[in-house]
Amino acid sequence: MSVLFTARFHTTVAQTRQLPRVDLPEIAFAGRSNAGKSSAINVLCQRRRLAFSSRTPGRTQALNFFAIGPGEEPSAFLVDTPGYGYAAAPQAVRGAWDALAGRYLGQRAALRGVVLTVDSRRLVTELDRKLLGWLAPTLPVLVLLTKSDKLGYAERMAAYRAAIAQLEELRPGADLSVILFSVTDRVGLEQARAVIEGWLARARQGRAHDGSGPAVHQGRVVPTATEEPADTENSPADGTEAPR
Ligand SMILES: Nc1nc2c(ncn2[C@@H]2O[C@H](COP(=O)(O)OP(=O)(O)OP(=O)(O)O)[C@@H](O)[C@H]2O)c(=O)[nH]1
Ligand SMILES: [Mg+2]
Repeated sequence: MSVLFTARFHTTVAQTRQLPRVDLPEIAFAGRSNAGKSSAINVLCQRRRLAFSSRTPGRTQALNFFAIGPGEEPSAFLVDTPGYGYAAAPQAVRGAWDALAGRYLGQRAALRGVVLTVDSRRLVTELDRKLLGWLAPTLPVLVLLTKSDKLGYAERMAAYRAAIAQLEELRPGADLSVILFSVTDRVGLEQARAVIEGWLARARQGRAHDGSGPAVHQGRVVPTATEEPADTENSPADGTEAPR
């Protein structure tokens, strides 16, 4: 049985100061609005309505934390993040995305991996590129090519090859996995679970060797949840513009 099947709702975070202060590994689901983040969480965790999925883009506006691990105490969190690139989003919503999801994805020390949902019919878009540019360079990324049920076999294979070429160019030498994925056809579930479980296992080993001390993430010291980053304006990692 996958540890992901133990997932349960933990908390909703609307502002960075509400982020959990416990030192547990976190795995974030990020991607364009409507790309299938919430649906992917549900199917990977075998829970029908754990994360809210919706036909209406922009449904998820806060960070939703789901605890995983046997027993009462969580051993890690899956985090559903609001989508970006929702065309009708007003400027205020875009600013809110930068301040919350952008900052979280760019700076959270507890992050051990990011699952990026990419619609297999659109491939990696400009906003996905920006997001990838924000993430710590050594953070592992799992790209789910979602809604692959909407493509025929040949198109699916072409999308897979094209996405790999795009991503290798964007994150050369990085820890990157690409999986054709479909919630409706239940494609790619086992592979995706295996990658995420691998990250969690690695995080556990890391903890066994770690002493206390500052939060060190892949060799970089980054702010913890209790610290406010020095630059709060639109610059999660390197000053580039926000995806949204
Ligand atoms: N055919 C098909 N539809 C899917 C698949 N995954 C998600 N969808 C549909 O796509 C729509 C958006 O899915 P969500 O999971 O809500 O997308 P999201 O990325 O969480 O969206 P936001 O929270 O707005 O950023 C819903 O209507 C889902 O049912 C898939 O694999 N195949
Ligand atoms: Mg969602």
